[in-house]
Amino acid sequence: MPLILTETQDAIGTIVMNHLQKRNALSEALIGEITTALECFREQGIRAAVLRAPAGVKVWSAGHDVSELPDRGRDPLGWGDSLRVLVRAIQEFPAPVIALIEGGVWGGGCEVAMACDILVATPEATFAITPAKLGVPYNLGGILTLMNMIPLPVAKEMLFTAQPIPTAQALNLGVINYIKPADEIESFVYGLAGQIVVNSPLSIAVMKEELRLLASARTVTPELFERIQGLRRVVYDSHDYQEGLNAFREKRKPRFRGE
Ligand code: LCV
Repeated sequence: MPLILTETQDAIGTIVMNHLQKRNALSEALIGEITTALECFREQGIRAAVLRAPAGVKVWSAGHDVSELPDRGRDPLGWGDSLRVLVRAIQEFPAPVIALIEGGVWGGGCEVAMACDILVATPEATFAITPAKLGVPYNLGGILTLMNMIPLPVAKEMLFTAQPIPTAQALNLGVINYIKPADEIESFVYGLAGQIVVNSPLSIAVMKEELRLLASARTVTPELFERIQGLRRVVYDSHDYQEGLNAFREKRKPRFRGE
């Protein structure tokens, strides 16, 4: 059974994440279907895409599929990790991707939402960034996405507490573009998409890529990169990383020892 539903109409493509029994956990299978759909949209010349879950969900995405994270000793968020593949696919898609958000957005789901170009959420939506809850060493690209989207003190609060923040705070921070009630959000999002698709797709594609390249332009020396990777390795080699995974799998609270 497909894990997504797709639809195209008037140069607008829609992807509905529909793996509800796993709360749209971003498994390799789900991500594969989303990236394939984006490829099809690209071939069809789609000029705006909408990424959503079914109307009325309590969870937009539960984040990375924890059952697919590697045991300790291997970087859980390396270049080839499926979550990283999805974030890049959205950022490199040549047309704007609008995140229509209802329900909770957890962990890597926040990064997927923030990889989108425009975010519209219902008042009940929440955003939680959770590596600390699992004992995961967030990766450079993910941290950079957060640094580009969220003022540092708030990014630190979200990373260190792993607690959800409400849509109202996300709007105040500029993390999302609009808050719309559940019974208006769909028509609003497709109205926004309608304003986009009548404009020059070439101009928009180039400006989107310019913004991506400039937003990720950082001076990262080999020493800096190696130091960060070394720090991250201490975490994914640690007891605590394994404990975070085991606790999730055993549905219990983790007991972190700081080693
Ligand atoms: C696999 C899941 C998941 C899931 N993976 O429903 O950002 S990082 O670095 O942390 C990154 C590594 C990351 O994104 O990690 C994942 C972070 N996500 C979370 O911490 C959220 C974990 N999920 C939850 O807290 C709850 O599932 C929520 C609040 C999302 C929904 O709660 P609800 O009571 O509605 P269940 O917890 O009963 O989940 C339903 C099924 O989905 C699975 C979960 O194990 C359960 O499977 P079973 O029915 O087989 O028991 N599930 C949920 N999230 N991220 N599987």
